[in-house]
Amino acid sequence: MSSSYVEDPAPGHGALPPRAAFASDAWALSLNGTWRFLLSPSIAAAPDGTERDDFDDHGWDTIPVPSHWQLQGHGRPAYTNVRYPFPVHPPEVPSDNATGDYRLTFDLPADRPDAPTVLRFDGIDSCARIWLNGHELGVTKGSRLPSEFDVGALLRPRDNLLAVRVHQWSAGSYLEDQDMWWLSGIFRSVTLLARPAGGVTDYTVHAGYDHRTGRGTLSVSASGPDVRISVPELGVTGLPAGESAQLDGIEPWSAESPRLYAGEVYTATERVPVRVGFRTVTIEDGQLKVNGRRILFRGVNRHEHHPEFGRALPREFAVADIELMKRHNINAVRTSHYPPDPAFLELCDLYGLWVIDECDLETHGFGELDWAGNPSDDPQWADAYLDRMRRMVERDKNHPSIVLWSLGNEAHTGRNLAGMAEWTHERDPSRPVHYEGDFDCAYVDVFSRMYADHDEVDRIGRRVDDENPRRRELPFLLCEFAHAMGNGPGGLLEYRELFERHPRCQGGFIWEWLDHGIAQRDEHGREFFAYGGDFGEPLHDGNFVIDGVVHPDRTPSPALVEFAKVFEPVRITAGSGGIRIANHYDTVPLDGLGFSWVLEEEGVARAEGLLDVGPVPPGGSVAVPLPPLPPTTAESLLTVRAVLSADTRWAAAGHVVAWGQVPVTPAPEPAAPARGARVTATEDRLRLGPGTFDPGTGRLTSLGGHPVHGPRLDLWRAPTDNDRGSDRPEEQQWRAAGLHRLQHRVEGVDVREDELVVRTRVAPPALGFGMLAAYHWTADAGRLRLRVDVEPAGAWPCTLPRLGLRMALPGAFGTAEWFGAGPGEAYPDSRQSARAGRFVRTVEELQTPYVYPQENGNRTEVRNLLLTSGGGAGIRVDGEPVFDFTARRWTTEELDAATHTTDLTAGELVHLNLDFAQHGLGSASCGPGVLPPYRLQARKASLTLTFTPLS
Ligand code: IPT
Repeated sequence: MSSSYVEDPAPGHGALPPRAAFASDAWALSLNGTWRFLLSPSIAAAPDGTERDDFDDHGWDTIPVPSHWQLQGHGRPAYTNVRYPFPVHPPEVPSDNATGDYRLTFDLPADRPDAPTVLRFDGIDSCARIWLNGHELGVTKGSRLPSEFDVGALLRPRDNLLAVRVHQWSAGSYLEDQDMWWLSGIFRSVTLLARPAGGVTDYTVHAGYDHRTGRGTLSVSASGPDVRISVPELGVTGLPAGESAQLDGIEPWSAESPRLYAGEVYTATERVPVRVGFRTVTIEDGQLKVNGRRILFRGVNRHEHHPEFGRALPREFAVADIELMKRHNINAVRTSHYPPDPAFLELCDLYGLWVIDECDLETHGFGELDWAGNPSDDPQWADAYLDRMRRMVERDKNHPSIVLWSLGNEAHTGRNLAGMAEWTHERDPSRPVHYEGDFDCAYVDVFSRMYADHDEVDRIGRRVDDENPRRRELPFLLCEFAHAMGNGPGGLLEYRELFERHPRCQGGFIWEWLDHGIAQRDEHGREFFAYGGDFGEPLHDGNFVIDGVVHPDRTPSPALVEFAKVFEPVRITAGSGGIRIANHYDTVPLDGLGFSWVLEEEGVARAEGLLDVGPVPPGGSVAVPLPPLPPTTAESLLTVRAVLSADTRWAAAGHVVAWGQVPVTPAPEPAAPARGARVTATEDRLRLGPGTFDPGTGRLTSLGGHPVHGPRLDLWRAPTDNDRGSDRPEEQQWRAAGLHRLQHRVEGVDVREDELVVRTRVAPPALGFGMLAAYHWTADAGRLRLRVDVEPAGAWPCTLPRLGLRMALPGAFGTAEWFGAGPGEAYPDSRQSARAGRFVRTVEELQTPYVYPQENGNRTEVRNLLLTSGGGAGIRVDGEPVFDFTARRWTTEELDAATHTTDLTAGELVHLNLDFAQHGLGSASCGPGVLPPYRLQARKASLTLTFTPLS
């Protein structure tokens, strides 16, 4: 049998015209479930005759539908970002083209109406040929797009045989080079749907809103006979297709207030429940507006992924994603880089998210060939491009949440893209078209960039240096920014400031929602998340697929917590005489929120209450006086929280939407420093207060009887993905400078009467520069005080990962309690989400389990820290005034060497870093590096700490 369709650049054939996705009261039967399955290594090796009733599939395996075969024990996943994993010679694909044959036998229930019936596939990756009862229905391509086939005449009451032959590679693969796992198979639902004669074949609900009059305009257009719409709540009954109703007093739909009106689109023979959201999207004054108001995208790029199921994402995880997004102040989603499962868009309507619906299109790998042969400008692919756009727009057109259509991602530019845009403008004038690759903005309606640095966004915001008159006037968005790979991004706050400074800069979409790790177990049965290369792929892009704000198991990473804080819709700050509360929602007042306050003295609650904040319109702010507060003597802060007053669909009453802190009582002058104890020397040790020192090295060896490896200068951190990124990776410079293998030369251990001074020169082998570090120890009976003075010697060639001290403590001291910023990790350019307070975490809980292990877990602005065993033995460290700390059960070197979380095993010590400062994070793994104020330079510095043994 010919398989020429596989390499045909044309779209599939045999399917019905695309139409809206909807569920009606017509009969439907899900064909999801267990199917028969056989994977062959090539088309040539696949058996003939699988479509025939008499074909014997007893030797076959079974497979769940929907799923990806590589995640069901057949073949292996493979990850590449930009590069095609096969030779680029379009439209040819490898002969070793894994081919999965699926067979399902099913009976029809007796209650099935005698009506025309269609068979619907919501997604097959990447190309399938389909037969029912021996008759070929056709071929489908466009993995993340639906196709429907007319099957009415072919069905029989019993023993229907559905045979589907799926090829991993096809001409369509050239159009599906998204940065994600290559995963194949029938991965979305399969459904049999009755299409009653005279039913609703397709419809478009138009529900506009005029913000000047508060009036909505409702109409439905449809091709079938006598289609009508009713929305009882609005008094609309039986409005015929083609007529429109003007409706006063409409509550418009927005991401912040997703008001939907329940209704029905119907004919005499079919009823479709619909949810109507009224909103109008316009571009006016160079701004994208919804219902007359500028909106700000605090968005995220979302791939569909699950660590076990890949893109065959069960609905509950779509719900989980949206709830997590809403709880973290995300208001927009770009469906990178393909239309999601249709259920996701329904949820966006319901929960409220602005959506950029993106077509299933990316040809990024042609970039490796300088775009030679790129399908985007090659007429033989024109139909395939248009087919994809039509199938998306027709499927999704009734979702109020969708405010922009996107042609795809990273497909360079060309006539076929322009053709998609033209068709879309014609088909749906109500939504602007987005595509980042149209850099000249010749056929799109918004100017979009990815990973532009802060300076460029500022220039775009100011409309300078742009010779392109059309582009200069368009609204601007970052369809991707703030690459969240590993630890980072840093610099979110500075992006927000630009979005607020420049009206045309309407926000962006963080890259990306989820780490696409795949759950695996090591030889000891411990779970870890795999990334590119872990399945033996000859060509792969490693952990570049691990770049989300949530970990693969959907636990939020610190980046999501930081995003939630930076982009919170209410801003609470200290204002003259009290508290300033600003409403940063785009469309709603603060009615749904209550404000609570708590006064904490050194992190311990002293008083609390509720704050009366009058009405604040969107964009407005009010000053609220401080509540009456009891006196405090130690450092005290007032924390004000904006919380949900009532349960919402996405969070319970009391959920914290925003918070701010107002300093009330400053830290008092520190107590008299530890001093006065004398240094005594025996043959093999020095004693000072509670400390014992090695006389040769001058290192502290015990504190109050607890054995310790005393503090020494440390400049190294396990590089982050962002340290590794860019043209001049910081990591490379740091390693070249030998910062990971410093040597400590003791220049003198100077015993004075009541002070021990240890002078060292800390420097890399083979190089001439270094750092002079002098440790000045004093003590009283119970405490040791250390002042470390550091001073660069010679010319330092690079920044420093960190500047601080490293020591080690008994492993029993496994609980940290600190007064400082927390509870989560924080770095100089990613620390908005850390608030001052008192926090307790075990050393295990202090770790952020980045899928690719790297520097993590730093706590900042720490005034004091207790590291203790359950029984209370331990040490206390006080800063003058503050320090950063990191505590782990492994060394920085072990963290640096690890490539998977299971490489890290707890040793016998707690390794403690006490830092003056760390280098920022930036987002150089794909985007700008660390902004100048957060770059850590070798410099003269002093850090003073007091150590107190606890027993
Ligand atoms: C950009 C891609 O659009 C996105 O899919 C992802 O690969 C991201 O990079 C990095 O994770 S394209 C890049 C060349 C800027």
